[in-house]
Amino acid sequence: NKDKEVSQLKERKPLSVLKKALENAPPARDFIGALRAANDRTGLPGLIAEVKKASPSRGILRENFDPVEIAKSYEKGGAACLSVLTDEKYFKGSFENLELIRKAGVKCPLLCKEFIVDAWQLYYARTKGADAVLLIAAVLPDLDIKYMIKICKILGLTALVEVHDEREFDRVLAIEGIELIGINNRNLETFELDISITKKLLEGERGKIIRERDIIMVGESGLFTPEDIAFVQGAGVRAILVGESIVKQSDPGKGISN
Ligand code: IGP
Repeated sequence: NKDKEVSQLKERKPLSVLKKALENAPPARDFIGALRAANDRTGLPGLIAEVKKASPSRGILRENFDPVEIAKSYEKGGAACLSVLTDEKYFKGSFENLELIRKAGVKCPLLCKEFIVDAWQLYYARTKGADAVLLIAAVLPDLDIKYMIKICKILGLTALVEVHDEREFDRVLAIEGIELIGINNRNLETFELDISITKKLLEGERGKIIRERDIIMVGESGLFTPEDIAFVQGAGVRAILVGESIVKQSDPGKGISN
């Protein structure tokens, strides 16, 4: 829908307006701290529970989709952090959902799940209540990642940098100041899922570097059973990002403990 894309560009508020709005905003919450605390407390990976209505590979995941209700249910169920899809085109999400969840008094730190390609979006996400953002190595040149990490630090945002293969992982490991890396078990082009990717990427030298630098690794996508979670934990992750398997439950918060 070309018209819509053009109008979205026109709707970009000037940075000066966003900066003004941020002057009075409360500070961002400690996303990594919440994951560490959950991991220390439970001995299990800290959970980032995803508010996800639909996906290109699975279609509609939940009919009566009430983002605030789902977010509150996740928090009650013990999620350390939440991820809120804001991408409209592929995931039927919205920035309004993110803002609604923040304004509803949810205390968990919030990840803005968006295809971020420029720094303006970081400011925008922050004005909508994001505490963290996703930076996908597959679509961002190294210099963009470096630059955006800098802006994130200025804004107090946590960057979750996502990789899917060895090449991307090595690129990201060469960038300074990265504290949180996600391994997406799903190939974003073919939608193919394989949780052994998490293990493969953390074996050997790369796993050693991660431990030395005390980087928190997040296992992302395709996690459904306690065995899946034990598998990625064994591979070295201290946090997990889960959408489909919990958002489909009639009571998403209860889904967390099952
Ligand atoms: C959640 P799942 O299989 O539990 O629903 O996956 C999350 O990992 C997935 O939504 C995701 C994603 C992304 C979506 C990971 N990285 C990048 C869009 C863009």
